[in-house]
Amino acid sequence: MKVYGLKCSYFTGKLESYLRYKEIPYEFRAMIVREFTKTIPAKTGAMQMPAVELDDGRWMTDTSPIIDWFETQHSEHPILPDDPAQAFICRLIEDYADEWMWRSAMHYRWSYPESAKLLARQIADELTTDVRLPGWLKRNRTEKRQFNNFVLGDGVNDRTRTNVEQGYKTLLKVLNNIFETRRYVLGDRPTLADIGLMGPLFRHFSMDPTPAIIMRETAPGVMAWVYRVWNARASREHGELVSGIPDDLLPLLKEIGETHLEALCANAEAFAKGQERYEVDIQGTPYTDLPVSHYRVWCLEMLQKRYKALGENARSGLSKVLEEQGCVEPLLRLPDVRSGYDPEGKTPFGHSSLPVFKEIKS
Ligand SMILES: N[C@@H](CCC(=O)N[C@@H](CS)C(=O)NCC(=O)O)C(=O)O
Repeated sequence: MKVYGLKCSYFTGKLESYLRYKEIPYEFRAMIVREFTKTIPAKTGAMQMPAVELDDGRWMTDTSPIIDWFETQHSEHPILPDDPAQAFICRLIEDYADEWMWRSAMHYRWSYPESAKLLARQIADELTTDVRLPGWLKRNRTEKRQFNNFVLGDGVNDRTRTNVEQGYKTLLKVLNNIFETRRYVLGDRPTLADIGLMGPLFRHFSMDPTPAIIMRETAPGVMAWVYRVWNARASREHGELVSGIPDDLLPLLKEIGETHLEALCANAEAFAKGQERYEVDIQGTPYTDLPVSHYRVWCLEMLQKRYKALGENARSGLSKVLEEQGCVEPLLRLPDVRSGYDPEGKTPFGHSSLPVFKEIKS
């Protein structure tokens, strides 16, 4: 099969980390503009990377359902823990890493010239080989497009910048502490929590100049973990998982409750009212003029469904832990969220996938 993406892409890095761990062979194809803007949307419905083309001609998009599908095809060495409570925590961490950390990762990449210039060059050189324009113009356009859509357009400004950066630093602190006593988030082998966190932490935070200095200087254990996951292979990782939810993970759950779950709720409320933009207060910081995401309404719907589907035993233990960290109230604040997306459960296949953001200006 072929994986179309870029070597500096958040979600391509997440999927590649998973495929390498599971030892599922693939051919990497550097995406070019025509494929990104024409072929991929025609085959999957969403202009986003990565995209997978299977040998039988089927296409997939969206890393979370892609990984779920691969898990059904390669059931040995599952990346979801057997303990349903731990499995739910993995889903929650994956969603936070995919959706909440995105803004911090884009801010650190595109707000600081030493990162922005380097990445504009990398992206333009790799992606736009089929665009006949001078290199300087392609780099310039890339930098502007990313900054306008994902920094300015996603609520990063003088009032929110400190909170956006604090989110990264808090994550580093919690993880560095965890990796002092074990190799991966939930024990001595990777789970979906590790794979999800590779989205922001691998191709962005550990590699982009500005956040990578912070990681190296303040959280070298996280830097080591990034490359440990990248080098992990299921056939040689025989470690055990911890039992239950370890205490050192609680600060991360608290952070997720205060940030990601709050934002998911405000987004879903705004979507229900038909709004295009919304506001939300996160840890005392007012975020205004954020783009409403239909896709993220589905994220909340899926988290609610998975939480409610837990058996009595798993739920009673987990709900106490999650309640203490302030996660249950925002998770269930909106009763029975219905996004209307993917009612037949066709993801990651089908031709009508939703991108995270409806409108991306070029
Ligand atoms: N939910 C999707 C998100 C994929 C995604 O947003 N990928 C980014 C690049 S890492 C993208 O293609 N963004 C659209 C753009 O930049 O135009 C997934 O998990 O695969």
